[in-house]
Amino acid sequence: GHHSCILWFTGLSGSGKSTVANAVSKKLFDLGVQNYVLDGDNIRHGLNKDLGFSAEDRTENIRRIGEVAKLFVDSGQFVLTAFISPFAQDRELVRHLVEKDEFIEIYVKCPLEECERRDPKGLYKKARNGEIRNFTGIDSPYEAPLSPELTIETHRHTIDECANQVIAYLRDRNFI
Ligand code: GGZ
Repeated sequence: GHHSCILWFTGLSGSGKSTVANAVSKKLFDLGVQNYVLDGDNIRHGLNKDLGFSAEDRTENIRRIGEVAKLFVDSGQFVLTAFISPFAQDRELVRHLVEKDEFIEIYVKCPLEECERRDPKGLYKKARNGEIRNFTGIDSPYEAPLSPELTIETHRHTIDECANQVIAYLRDRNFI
């Protein structure tokens, strides 16, 4: 059997959180492991559409996502979350919602310059122009994890290598 957990990806916009989470999701599916990815598309456009990007709203965003993630673990399913989750304290709150080993914090590490170069949605450009305010990494803080369970470096490794690193972690600890 499998032991479900929360795979909590955190990192800057454009760092590759959703891309790696979706690659891990597919690998888990191919291994017969039930799992689901929570991201901006299915959470910020639905459950959390009343929330913006003030510090208070980001905290509430992460709190609700944590509660939903906990429900997935309770139901025996793996859940992968891909949100900036910039505040260490908010991530720690989620960590304590589940059993000790069931929260796996994955720091998707990528230099700001590289995220800004990728700028898939043109949001960094808008943030630099002042068209968007409170943008993470520009005029809103990102608190990098101090002791994440895993750090993956998307500017040094391919998406497939990063995803395999996560799968290896889960294998080594007998989650799968
Ligand atoms: C950061 C913003 C902002 C601001 C809109 N700051 O690259 P994206 O587009 O797809 O990912 C970003 C996403 C961040 O939402 P999260 O729910 O992950 O943020 S948090 O965990 O901090 O609550 C970006 C877009 O939304 N976006 N405005 N001001 N990202």
